[in-house]
Amino acid sequence: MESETQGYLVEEAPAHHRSGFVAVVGRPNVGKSTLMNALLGQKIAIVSARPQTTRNRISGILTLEDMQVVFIDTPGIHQPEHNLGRYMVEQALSSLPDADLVLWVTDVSRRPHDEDRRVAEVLVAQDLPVILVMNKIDATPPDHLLENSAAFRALAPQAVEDIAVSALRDQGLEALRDLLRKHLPLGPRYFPPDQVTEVQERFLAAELVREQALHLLREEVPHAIAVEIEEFSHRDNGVVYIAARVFVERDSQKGILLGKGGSMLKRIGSAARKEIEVMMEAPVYLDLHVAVRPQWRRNPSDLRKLGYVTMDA
Ligand SMILES: Nc1nc2c(ncn2[C@@H]2O[C@H](COP(=O)(O)OP(=O)(O)OP(=O)(O)O)[C@@H](O)[C@H]2O)c(=O)[nH]1
Ligand SMILES: [Mg+2]
Repeated sequence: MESETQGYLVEEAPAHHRSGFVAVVGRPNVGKSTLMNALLGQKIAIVSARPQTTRNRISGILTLEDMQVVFIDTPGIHQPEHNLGRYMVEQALSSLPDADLVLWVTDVSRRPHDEDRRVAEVLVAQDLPVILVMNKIDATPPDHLLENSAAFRALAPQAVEDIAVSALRDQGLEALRDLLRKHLPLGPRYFPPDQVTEVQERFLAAELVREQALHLLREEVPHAIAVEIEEFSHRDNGVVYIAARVFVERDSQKGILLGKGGSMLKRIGSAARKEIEVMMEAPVYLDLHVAVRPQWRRNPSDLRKLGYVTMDA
């Protein structure tokens, strides 16, 4: 049976169906995006070994027979050094008022960090059920697990549950889904069952380019990169044509991004194109250009143009 709800044509959910918005928060680099992708069984958010990979809120929708979970992956909560960082932290914090439940992700292979304490303070101030997810058990020596997990639990006395998982190795995720089922309220499906995210394909394409830049470039260069899609069109021959401008902050970074004879930009483009083709299920022609925009991470008008709109900008 189908019915019209809020403009969506949705299938009627079974009795006892649960649903809700689940904010995925934590300090940078603990595996929030990896965890969301693993719970969805599909890559939506980009992942890298560098802190501060995610810059926006990104939804991922998991539809099962008896529940629909709308995850909101968020940037890592940290001490910002520029307007982009402030925007990122704001994005993370703004996921909380609409959330039914919070997954607080930590890296249990390490002891709690000052940034974890900052997240703890933020969560204590909210009246929300929190599940403490201690990630990276695969990388945690057994004799550290007990001590580190006790230290994280002590930071989250209000947590309704805690669980150790490996998002990378798919350990503990079925048990985590069961905890979500236990703590989400009864409710309808908010989205059609085949919808996996609310973000646009052109945003994801820009993210996939940035992901390859994060993988292939070193030091500060990847953090100084922003990607703007200038054209995204479906050609008659079935090819998706995408033109994007890759911004850096300095001429020296432009040189590194281009590489010898443009070889680095070519590598980034070719790896990103393959990923975008998987997402689009179509051949993709990706045309990348490089431009310098000095200090764009500090400049409110640049941030606005690049889609990072801060409230105080
Ligand atoms: N060993 C191990 N590594 C993991 C696990 N989960 C994530 N990682 C790695 O941790 C790094 C950061 O992962 P992300 O998912 O980008 O982390 P994040 O919390 O989203 O980071 P930000 O977006 O920067 O806040 C990547 O190198 C991941 O491969 C895990 O369960 N085990
Ligand atoms: Mg992330």
